[in-house]
Amino acid sequence: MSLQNPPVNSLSLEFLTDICISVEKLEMDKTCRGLIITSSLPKVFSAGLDIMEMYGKSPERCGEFWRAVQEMWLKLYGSNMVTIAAINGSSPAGGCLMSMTCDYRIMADNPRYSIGLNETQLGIVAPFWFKDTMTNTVGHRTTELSLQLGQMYNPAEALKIGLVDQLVPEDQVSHYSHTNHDQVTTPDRSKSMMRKPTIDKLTSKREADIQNFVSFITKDSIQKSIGMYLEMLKKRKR
Ligand code: CO8
Repeated sequence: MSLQNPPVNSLSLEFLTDICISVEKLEMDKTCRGLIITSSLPKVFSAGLDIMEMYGKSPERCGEFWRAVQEMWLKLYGSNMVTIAAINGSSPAGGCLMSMTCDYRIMADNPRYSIGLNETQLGIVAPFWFKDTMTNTVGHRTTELSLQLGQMYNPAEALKIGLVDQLVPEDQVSHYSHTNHDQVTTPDRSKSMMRKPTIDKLTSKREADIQNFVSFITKDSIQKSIGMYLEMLKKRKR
């Protein structure tokens, strides 16, 4: 599955819906042995959630958006397929989350790329299931530090903390993803055993999590923080 939502593969409501439909189709296709997620855009795997979906939107729309974010995570983290993230560019926040839902992460060894949960830098707090997914990937202490600082990691740092499993030359990300994928044919039951408690936690608190998101994101102070972050993104370009 090659992500293509220019300019930066940000996860809008529409794009998330497309991703969920694609994953669902693959999941039902008996001939499909697994899934490699990559980006067809240069330099960026995914810029994470579309910030414009969280800025100046009605509570109803925010709720709809958040349900789609949850759905993407539930589908990918609970997938019966073998999943590999072929991270061929930067992958902040929701992009990092998406890659962490996969069984294995291969990243392009380019020091200009970075990956991590940087929500704190936007003045927002990563939800509990973002935190849980990271804890399951890199452990409690690293997650604690990482979330408090909104830390982004270059590929070498990401490999060191176990946020990615393998670094490869940029032009060989696809090759290595397919090679690794061929070594595993179907996920054994240990995958669902390891992930079920984390998935059940969100499933049982799904509606409350949507309400929390909507009341948090629509607060004036949070809208102000997001507005300032957007300004900073634009200024950085000039
Ligand atoms: N959403 C919307 N637009 C974006 C996003 C985004 N996530 N990221 C970048 N853009 C826009 C930029 O503003 C720019 O727009 P324009 O052309 O109109 O000025 C355009 O995309 C291109 O961006 P760049 O020029 O910055 O592209 P680069 O190739 O130089 O850099 C990066 C790509 C590294 C991805 C860079 O754009 C970047 O760092 N973006 C910000 C990523 C980010 O901070 N994402 C966090 C999103 S929040 C999230 O995923 C989880 C939120 C959880 C909420 C919980 C609440 C309770």
